Amino acid sequence: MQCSTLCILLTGSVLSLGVSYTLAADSQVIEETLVAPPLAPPPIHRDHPATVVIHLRTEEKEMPLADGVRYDFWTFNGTVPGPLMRVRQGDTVELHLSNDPHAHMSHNIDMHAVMGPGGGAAATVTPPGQESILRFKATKAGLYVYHCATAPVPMHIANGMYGMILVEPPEGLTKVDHEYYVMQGDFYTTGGDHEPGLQSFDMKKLMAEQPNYVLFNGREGALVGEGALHSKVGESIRLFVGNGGPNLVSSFHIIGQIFDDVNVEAGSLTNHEVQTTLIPPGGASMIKLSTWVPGTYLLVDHSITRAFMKGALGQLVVSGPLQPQLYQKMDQPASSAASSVAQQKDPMAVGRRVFTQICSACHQGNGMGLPGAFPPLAMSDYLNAAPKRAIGIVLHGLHGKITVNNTGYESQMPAFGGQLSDDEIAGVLTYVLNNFNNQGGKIEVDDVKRVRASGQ
Ligand code: HEC
Ligand SMILES: [Cu+2]
Repeated sequence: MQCSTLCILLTGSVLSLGVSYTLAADSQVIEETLVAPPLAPPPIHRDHPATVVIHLRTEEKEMPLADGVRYDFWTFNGTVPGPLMRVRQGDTVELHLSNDPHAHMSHNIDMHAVMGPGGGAAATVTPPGQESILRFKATKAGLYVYHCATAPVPMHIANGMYGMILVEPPEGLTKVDHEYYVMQGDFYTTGGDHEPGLQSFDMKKLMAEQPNYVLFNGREGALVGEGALHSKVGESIRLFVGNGGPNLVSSFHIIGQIFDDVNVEAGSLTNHEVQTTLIPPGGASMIKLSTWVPGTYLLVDHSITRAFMKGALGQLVVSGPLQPQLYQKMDQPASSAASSVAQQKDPMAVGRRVFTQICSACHQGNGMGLPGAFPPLAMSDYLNAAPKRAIGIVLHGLHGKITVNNTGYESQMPAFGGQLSDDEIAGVLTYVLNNFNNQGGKIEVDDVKRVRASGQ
């Protein structure tokens, strides 16, 4: 095979430079078990270096990019991003890169954890049906991006060929309750935004650096509903967040959270109490946060058009008891003017306030929702078919597959029964029914009381 020659040449030249270690296998050889994102392999509890054998396979694969939109991805191991690899500083990594026999072209890998020409790119050029092997020493701890570096490089990256490798320091990372793996990437399709069907790669949009999708984990809604990240009140999370690019810098933020620790650019500098961290293409950030208050939190690129229009939106669902000492919605202060007391009684005014403060976050201010994530309340056949059913939805949330205006949604709406009074729920549903081209109608406070009492 072509690579075995290249690899021998490469190892040979390293040795002749007189580097003090050799790339012979360590006495312990470990086969790494890879898992699909957003999962991360478990922490390493070894106190000595080993040789870690990792198998990656490049695969060209049609998968959904958004609801109803398909795309010919190029992948490592069939996922975007490719799996997170996890080794210990000082380990020797033996990477086997094989290319699907049905592939149309060669692929290779540039690993930012490698100290060597091209990060291993030249040594791993792998034609369809072949395998290359690269051995390298994981000399420096950190979280590193890997990506295909076959020309045209931006195209291979834009098609999904990136992932990350975590090199743990010998003492390991601090213990947390959950670890998740998220990578942002920008995508360029020939069709218009959310145009359904199989879309192909658009070189013009790539050149203009104007993606029509900016996504976490390669698919609009990948981290929404069923795919959401989870935690409980009082737990801690570590996020391995990377950016494949190829073009856009990410302003990574979680709405309603402050990061405890951020390893800036995934290096050894730790910053604290961070709201938003910048992640360049080909870079990463290691983020630790504590989840104190229950609710659904949105992961976004705070270049916010990308989050709400181009797909860079995920969910972190924190479950557990309410924490009123930390977070509580207060009723209107008693001192407020009489007119506002009168307004409070007007169901439509109450409804408008609740809608703007709560529902619009997901269903959008115009009630149109977001494709792939949040169904429309505007002209919703689902809502108009059974308006009273919506009482239970607002009280208890909604989870599972539903169809709204011929589009399927399989996502999760949180419960608002603990947060909203019966007047507010009656008000907001009446407001929605009489706006956004819905059929009209009224939900009475007594209707809400009945549903709440029935527990359904
Ligand atoms: C955090 C996001 C979020 C918020 C906030 C939210 N919803 Fe939803 N809502 C959803 C999701 C997601 C679904 C679909 C759930 C599924 O797929 O099973 C949904 C479904 C619905 C539906 C049924 C489907 C339809 O389009 O008719 C209604 C009605 C609804 N929501 C009303 C509301 C109202 C009223 C509020 C404000 C009190 C609200 N929602 C707040 C996310 C949200
Ligand atoms: Cu490639």
